[in-house]
Amino acid sequence: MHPFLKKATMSTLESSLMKSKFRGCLLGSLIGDCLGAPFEGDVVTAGDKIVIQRYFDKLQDSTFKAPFKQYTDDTAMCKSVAKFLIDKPEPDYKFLAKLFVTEYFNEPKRGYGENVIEVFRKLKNTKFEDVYKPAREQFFGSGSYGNGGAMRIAPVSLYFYNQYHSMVEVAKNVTKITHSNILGINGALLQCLAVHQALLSDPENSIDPKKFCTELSTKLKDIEEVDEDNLDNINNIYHDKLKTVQKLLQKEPSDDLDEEILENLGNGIRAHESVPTAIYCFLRAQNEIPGIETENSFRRTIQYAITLGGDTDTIACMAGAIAGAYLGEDAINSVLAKHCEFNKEILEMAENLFTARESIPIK
Ligand code: AR6
Ligand code: MG
Repeated sequence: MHPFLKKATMSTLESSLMKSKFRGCLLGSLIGDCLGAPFEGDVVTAGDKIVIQRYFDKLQDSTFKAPFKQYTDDTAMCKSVAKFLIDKPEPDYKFLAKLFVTEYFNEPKRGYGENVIEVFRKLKNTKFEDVYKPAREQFFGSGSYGNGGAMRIAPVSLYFYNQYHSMVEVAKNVTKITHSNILGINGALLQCLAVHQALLSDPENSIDPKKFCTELSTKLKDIEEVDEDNLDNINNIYHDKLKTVQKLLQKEPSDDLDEEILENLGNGIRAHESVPTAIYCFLRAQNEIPGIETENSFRRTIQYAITLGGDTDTIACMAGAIAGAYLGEDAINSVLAKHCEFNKEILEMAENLFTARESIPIK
C-alpha cells in the first residue's frame, strides 16, 4: 500500500499523487462520456470493433482535427455534484437540486433519461419544497433504477476519500434527489465504492480483481439499502453480479465471451445492468484484450466499454472514472482528452474539489 494512504497529513509528493488521481478521475469520466456518446444504443459487431479501434487511433493522432465530442447528461450532472461539494462547506441538497434543474433547463438536449425530466419539472414547480418527493413518486412510487445516480457520483468518492461515513451518507442523499429505487441507490453506492477503492489503490501495484470485487461486496453489504420483502432476490442482485464479474474475468477474452458479458452483466440504462459492467471493464482492461491495440490501460478501459455497445456513454463514463481514479491524470493521453468538450473546465473542477477537500478537517 502506498504510504500516503496511511497518513492523515500528506507530504507534497503524496498530495500531488492524490491531486493527479482527482484530475484523472473526473477527466476519465468526461472522456468516457464524450467518446462513448456517438455509439449509444449500438449493437457492436466484430467489424465495428475495428472501426472503434481506428476511431481511437485517429483521436490520438495529434495531426487529426475534429469538432469537440460533446458531453451528455452524465457530465452535466457530475458538474453539478462537484459544484455542490466545492461551493458549500456543509451539504445543501436543495442547492444541489437547483443546480441539477438549472443545468437541465439551460441545456435540455444533453440526452437525459426519459423520466428524470419529470423529476426536474416537479422540483421546479414545487419550488424545491421537498427535494426527495418527486423522485419517490416516479414509476408509480417505485422510484427510478436508472444508472443516472451512479453516473454522476464520482465527485463524492473524491471529496470524502478519507471520511468514509460522510461519503456514504452524502452519496445516498445525492442519489435520492432523482433515484429512490433500491437498485438505483445501491448501484450509485457500488460505483461510489469502486471509485473510492480505485482512488486508494497504489497505481504502482497491480489490482487483484478477486480482492477488488470481494471488498466491494463486503463494503456494499454494510451500507446498502435493504428491501424487507426481498422480492425477486433484489437484495442479492449486486452481490451476485460481482461474483459473476469474477467468474467472467477468469475466462479468456473473445467475441463469444463479450456475448456472455451482455447476457450476464448487461449493457443497459438500468443501474444493475451497467454498474457491474463498468467495474468489469475496468478490471478486464488491466490486461491486454485482443482487438484493442494499445499499451495504455486507461484507453483500453473505455475503448473496451464502448465495444460492448448499449449505454456506451454511461458505462464508459463510469469505467473511465474508476480507471482515472486508479491511474491518475498522467496515464491519460492528453491528445485524446483534448477532443472532449469541457476538458479544461473539468480539470479546473477537479482542482477546486481537491482544494476544497484540503480545507476540511479530517475526522
Ligand atoms: N420501472 C421501469 N423502468 C424504469 C424504472 C422503473 N422503476 N426505473 C428506470 N427505468 P431515468 P436516468 C427505465 O429516466 O437514470 C441517459 O441515456 C425507464 O425506461 O430515471 O437518469 C443517461 O446517459 C427510464 O426512462 O433516467 C444514462 O445512460 C430509464 O430507465 C441514462 O439515460 C432511465 O431512467 C440515465 O437515465
Ligand atoms: Mg447514457
